[in-house]
Amino acid sequence: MGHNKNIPHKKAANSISAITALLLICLSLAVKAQFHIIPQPLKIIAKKGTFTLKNNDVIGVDEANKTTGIYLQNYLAKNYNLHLKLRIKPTVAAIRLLIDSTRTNGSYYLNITKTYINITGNSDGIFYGIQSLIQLLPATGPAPLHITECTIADEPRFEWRGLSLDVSRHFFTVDEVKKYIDMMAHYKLNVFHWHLTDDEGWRIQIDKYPKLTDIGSKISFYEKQGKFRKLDNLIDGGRDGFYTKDDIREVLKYAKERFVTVLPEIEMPGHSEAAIFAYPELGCQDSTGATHRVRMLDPSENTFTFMENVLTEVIDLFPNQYIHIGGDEAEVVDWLKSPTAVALMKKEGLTKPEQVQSYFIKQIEKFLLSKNKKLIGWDEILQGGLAQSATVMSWEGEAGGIAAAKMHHPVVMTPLPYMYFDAPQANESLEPIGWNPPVPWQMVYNYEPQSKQLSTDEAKYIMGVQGNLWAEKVPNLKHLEYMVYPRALAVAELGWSSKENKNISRFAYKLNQQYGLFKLWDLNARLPNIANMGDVVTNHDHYSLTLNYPLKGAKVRYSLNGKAPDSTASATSFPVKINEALTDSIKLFAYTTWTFDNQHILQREFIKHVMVNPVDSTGNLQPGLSYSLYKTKELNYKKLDTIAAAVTGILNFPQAFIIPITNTPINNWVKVNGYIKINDEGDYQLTSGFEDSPLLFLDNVIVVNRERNSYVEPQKALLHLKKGYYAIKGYYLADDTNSGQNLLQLQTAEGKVLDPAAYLYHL
Ligand code: TNX
Repeated sequence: MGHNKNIPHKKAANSISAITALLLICLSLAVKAQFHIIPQPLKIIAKKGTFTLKNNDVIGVDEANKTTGIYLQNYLAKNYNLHLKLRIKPTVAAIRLLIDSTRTNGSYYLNITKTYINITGNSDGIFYGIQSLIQLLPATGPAPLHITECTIADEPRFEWRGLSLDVSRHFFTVDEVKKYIDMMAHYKLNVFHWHLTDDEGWRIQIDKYPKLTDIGSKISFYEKQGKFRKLDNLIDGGRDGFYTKDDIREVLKYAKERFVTVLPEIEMPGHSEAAIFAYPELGCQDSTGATHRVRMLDPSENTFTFMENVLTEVIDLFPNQYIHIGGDEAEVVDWLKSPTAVALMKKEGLTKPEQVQSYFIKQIEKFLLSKNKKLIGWDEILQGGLAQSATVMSWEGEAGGIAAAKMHHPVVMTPLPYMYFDAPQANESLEPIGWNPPVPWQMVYNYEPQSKQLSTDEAKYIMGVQGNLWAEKVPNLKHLEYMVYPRALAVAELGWSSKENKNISRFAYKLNQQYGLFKLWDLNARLPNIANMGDVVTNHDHYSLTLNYPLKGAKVRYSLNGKAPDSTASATSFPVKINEALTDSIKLFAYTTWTFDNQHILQREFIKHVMVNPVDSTGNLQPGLSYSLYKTKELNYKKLDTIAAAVTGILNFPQAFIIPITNTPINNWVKVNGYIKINDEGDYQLTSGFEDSPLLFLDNVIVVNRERNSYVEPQKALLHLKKGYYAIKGYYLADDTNSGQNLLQLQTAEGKVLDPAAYLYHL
């Protein structure tokens, strides 16, 4: 009775809260609709009015930030054919850029009222305020432009927000480099790491050593002549070229106007094949007389003199305080055959070739310090002893960066796999060729630069983050943009926005809003996916799905016959309603294009038809799943039955199925066993929250496949389940990636997530 009495109240309360929730959603959507700034600013206060920007309006500046005023003037003219006047300290101005030297670096305050726009900050802050303003302008114009009234108070989280470009494997022209920098600046990225030398090409003019560019920049040409080894790691024959000193000055000026620091990288002692091809005496000599590919510099007096001369010219050009000296993937064992290196080891009392690398780097460090420059290098420079003043770029995962931060060295986090933009962004078989397994933007976004393994004090040595672009498989600008965008926007938000402001669903929404700008800027960013596609395991006799796309005007070609459609298939507009009788498995392929460029996105979905049945009888069931933990190097889950479990027990929610993680080279394999109890016959959806998917069986049928990265290939089981118990078993690796996630989630067709404590049992 008491229950009944409460029902009407509950209902009323529920509907009120539902209305409030709806209102809140509408409100936040309205706010969202206008403000999709990436990276997320610290604070935005939205207001109701609008400001209108029109021809002949005045931009008022101080003499000191005139260049930034001109930048804005040019931007509006180029993108909107909107022509503003620039005035020094005018009495009346539509937009005022005001220096406020009390502000910290990069921070700004943007105030948009009905009658004026003010941006205050240091000169870099004003520039960033302009970038936020640019993102508030309607992407399609036309002028006059209406801008929503608001105030934004903003500042960066990290001082280093980088993006690299490898111009050695494929050369990119000055104009292409400028566009790269221009796009970076739009997202408040501020370090352009220019990978100027490598095995496949030397790209910077050095007056003292003309052969570096006469020969070392023409590797592709010499390969075709049969005079250089086969460039078999490049997607094509490569692209030759180099920058003159004037070219570099032009890029530096362009970058400076966009508050981007240019970090030059001169690789040593490895990755130096192009330099060695130009000046063979620099190469590591082999006392055995063997001829093989020489990428290592010999640690000779001649080499050090060469490097000091090269670096002197580099330092004369680049005002940046840092010089990147590479240091990665040095084949130090080559030195064991080099008479020079062996003699050096003897003289210096070095026992391992890694110590020669350390010696090499320390020599260069000494030289850089004498020139008032700081050394930065890839994490291998830790091997054999880190130079005292070195900054470390952590690329082979986070370990090097963590070690360096613990030693109180500054660190830039740029770890594999998250920050490697030469990896494909979706299923490898559907994307252009890349290195390594796929890295979708979600993986980039979920990365946290300040590892939990660092104390608050140590974490302060993390200067920031950087995305890397290696160009072995990137032959031209269009493809470069495809690989870097939109992932670079995730780096921008990681690097700039406060940790509290990190929100992946808001970011996903904002990302889709950027495509208008991408179009305006002619930026060939990879198109988004059709959101709700992913592999399905189902026992239904019918399959229906609506394909929706976040960009207006997109077209899709699709097939259900297992064959991938191409540009010749007939196209339809979104949304697409698919409704198929299901007796066997089917394969859905989608080929999506958008109004801009001739890029297409291929997606695939397997709909696997299965049968699952409840068990006939069970014994005396207890709550929770039983688990066994195996500590083994074994990678094949099938072998687990032959190994003794290290620990066994019961997994009860809210334990979230995570066994305490120890980071050892041994795998922590977990096997779970039990039953799912279904009280009401109906349709259910079963998914796993793990990033590294587990392998899950229901009634011995695979419902979640372990071979999948859930960001790349989402999967779900859509099952009609009867009242009763279904046997469930599963296998997963307990590692950091999955920590904090749920092994499985069961929800009703209406989307109600069920409490695992109420449906998981074991014998
Ligand atoms: C490793 S990352 C390299 C590059 C390659 C890249 C390919 C790093 C410091 N070295 O030389 O281009 O892998 O992903």
